[in-house]
Amino acid sequence: MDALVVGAGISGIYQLYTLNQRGVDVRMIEAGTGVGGVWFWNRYPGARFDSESYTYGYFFSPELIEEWDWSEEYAGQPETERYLNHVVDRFDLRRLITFEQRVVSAEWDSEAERWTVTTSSGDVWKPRHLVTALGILSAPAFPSAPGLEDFRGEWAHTGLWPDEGIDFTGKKVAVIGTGSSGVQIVPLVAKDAEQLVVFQRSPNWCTPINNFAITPERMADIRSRIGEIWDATQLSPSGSMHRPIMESSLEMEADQRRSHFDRLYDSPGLIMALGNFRDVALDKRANDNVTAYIAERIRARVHDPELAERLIPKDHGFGQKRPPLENGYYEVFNEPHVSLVSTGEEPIVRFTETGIETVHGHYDLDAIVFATGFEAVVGSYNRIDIRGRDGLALRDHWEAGPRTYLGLTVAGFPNLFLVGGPQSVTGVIPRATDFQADWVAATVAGMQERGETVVEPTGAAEDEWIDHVNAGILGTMQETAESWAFGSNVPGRKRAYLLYAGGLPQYRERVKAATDDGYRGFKFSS
Ligand code: NA7
Repeated sequence: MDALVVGAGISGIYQLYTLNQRGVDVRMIEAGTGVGGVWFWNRYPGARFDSESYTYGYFFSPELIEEWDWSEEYAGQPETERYLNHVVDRFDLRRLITFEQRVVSAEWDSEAERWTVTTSSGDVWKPRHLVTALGILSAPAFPSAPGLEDFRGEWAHTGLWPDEGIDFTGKKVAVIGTGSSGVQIVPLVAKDAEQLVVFQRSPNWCTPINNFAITPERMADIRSRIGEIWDATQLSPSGSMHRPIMESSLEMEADQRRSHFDRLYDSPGLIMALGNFRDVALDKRANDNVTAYIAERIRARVHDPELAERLIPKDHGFGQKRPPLENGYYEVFNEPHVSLVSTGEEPIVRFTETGIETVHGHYDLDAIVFATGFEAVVGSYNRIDIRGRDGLALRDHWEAGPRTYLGLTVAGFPNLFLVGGPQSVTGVIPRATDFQADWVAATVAGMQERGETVVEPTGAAEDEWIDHVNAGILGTMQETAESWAFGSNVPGRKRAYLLYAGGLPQYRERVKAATDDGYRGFKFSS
């Protein structure tokens, strides 16, 4: 085959479609038993979009837009999984996918000018081009405390949720982690459990999702404006419908600023983060105004003032970490059967047969939910033994942080394409990766037309891209934060920015400029 796509998530599926459309002989392999990627594995209760459903879904097919009705502004995981299955069947892609193929190694064979890809089942694939669509949040991370193998109750990571689910009814449950996943699952566990203990390492600046059902009239209206919606996503730095407010919030009267914050807090979705004043991301004083506002809203929702303070972040400003969206999260802590353990004051010592032991005592548990996040962006690459020219290991090449050219290719790794990899994505992931998938398909198809067999970026082009990526984060509030975007949640990982802070319009412009300039920074050979 000409190309092998790894990963049947939202980015990989579109990559498969677009390569196939261009007449490239392409196959896909996927570790899971079904398609969906993040929306296949994260089937925990409460998992849902934080982006407007119709801005996250595909735009490439007018027929698809015509026939698919989203039921909610922020669709839940089951609906998104159904959608992605529908797309795969609608465009007859399933025949190109082999499931239960987890890649363990991929080695460049310079003689054959092909990759040798080996999977855990022992299958070997030999594509000319290897396209990785591994997902930025797909390598689950667990606490380092020992003893989990001793625990006799049920446990699961939100990112590896069992198909059969977990029934929390009448059980004593712990949820560890209070990022987006923890904040989504906690209210639903609280509903069923007899007791719930939430283990919080650091609180987050959560704001309400304000989700609502999409009526047939609204869906018709969305369809009629789909061109406009697409244009908005293309102009937005985050690929969403939201754009920052460019006027200075600091020069505004306090009550005028406050009414802006009231509007943002009570509006649906991530608008507090993506549609806030631009200076909130750049100036600590502007950021402090937002955090003071959200803290006040949290205090109004949590009855116990001491508990409210523990739920208010003190270590980071708004947007320095990805802010979760919640639905009744804070109110849960008013219920008598729910308690909060701050692991900073009360670290987990070990898991035991019957629960969790902390420095202060033991929590008897029937079930533990790990909402402890992921080895973001590079984690899914580091779990595969990827070797380029002369046996160079990608892990070694990326030892001090990821190295890519345009976030799409890596020097020393011919014919390896990254879709949704490091140094290229931000915001609404499919809006970043559909452009990348089109670029990969055009590049591979173009090579075939010209009879070229190998493409690779130069080391100098890679250096330049890394400088550009790092310059984009300088001087922003995010720069100083310890978050998964820098790999800070993984012990021992060297701090390096993993995403792209320059905004998607600039990203696309840069890739287009290099491509139009005769694929500047690339070497092609036949
Ligand atoms: P996140 O956002 O990385 O959240 C993981 C959470 O787990 C976060 O609160 C962590 O605290 C916490 N954590 C991690 N390890 C531990 C240990 N050992 N003990 C206690 N708590 C721990 O992952 P999510 O799955 O929630 O969300 C991922 C993305 O999905 C999110 O950004 C959105 O883009 C959608 P920390 O803050 O690191 O101190």
